[in-house]
Amino acid sequence: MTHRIVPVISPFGANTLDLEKFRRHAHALLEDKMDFLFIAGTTGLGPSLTSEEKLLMTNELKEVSSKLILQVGSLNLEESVRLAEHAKSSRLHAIAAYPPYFFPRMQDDWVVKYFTTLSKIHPLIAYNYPLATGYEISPGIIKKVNQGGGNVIGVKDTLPELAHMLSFKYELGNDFLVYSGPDTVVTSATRSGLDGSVAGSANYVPELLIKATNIDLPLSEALAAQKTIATLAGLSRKYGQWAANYNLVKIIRGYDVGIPREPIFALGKEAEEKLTTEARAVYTRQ
Ligand code: FW2
Repeated sequence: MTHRIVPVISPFGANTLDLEKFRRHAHALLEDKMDFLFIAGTTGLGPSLTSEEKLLMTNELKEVSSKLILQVGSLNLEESVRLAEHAKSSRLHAIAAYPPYFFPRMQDDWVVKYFTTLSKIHPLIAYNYPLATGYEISPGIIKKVNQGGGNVIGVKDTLPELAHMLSFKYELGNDFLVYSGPDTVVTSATRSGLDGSVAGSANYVPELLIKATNIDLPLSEALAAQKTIATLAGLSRKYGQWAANYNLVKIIRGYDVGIPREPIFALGKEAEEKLTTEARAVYTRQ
């Protein structure tokens, strides 16, 4: 079973969360057959959301709570614990957590304690994106957490190397869920026996994520979808992906998901027009 997971965009307008736009986008993605929505990830600007906003977002989607994964990681463990308890009582599918970030030289045993505390509350997917967090989660850390009574059920691994993702399977066993993070390797990840992907590009091309990760399709068709995803994700990066993702939803899917929260600054008019022309030359939704 391949899981297609969307780290869903958090729509803002004038620095305020727009829950109506969030709700509409979330439901549209589920209608487009995404398996889970990942709230407050990097694409969702998680580190700039308050705990209160994270609660509001999950409450807004109460009727699909079993489809939600809430990223609860923060630099305040007490707040993360509260969010994990909320996830448990709201019966969310799982929680996720990035490690404590920003502080250089985090001690491994602190990280083990952090993940043990959170995963004892609700099943947890470890969020490994060292470029963003400054800390690399190893299979050994997760082993220690689970040996200490924690319940880390999987990892979302955003490192370019497939070998790194596979090392979690090799060391933690086949039942341990490994989701690829980079938009550029979703086809190879599923064809290597991983469990699916958490792909920012699924906000704007969920239909391509399905194709690219469909192991029943001829490889050439899956790779064609992968290539388009990679090209669009590349365009997004060129214009500043944490902001350009919002534009790409509008350009490709045709509805408004608001703007990011500053200091992620919305694209100016000129950049928006250029991105529109370039994206349309690559892909138009049928
Ligand atoms: C997130 C993700 C997805 C990222 C990747 C960004 O939280 O946004 O790993 O798609 O390019 O997990």
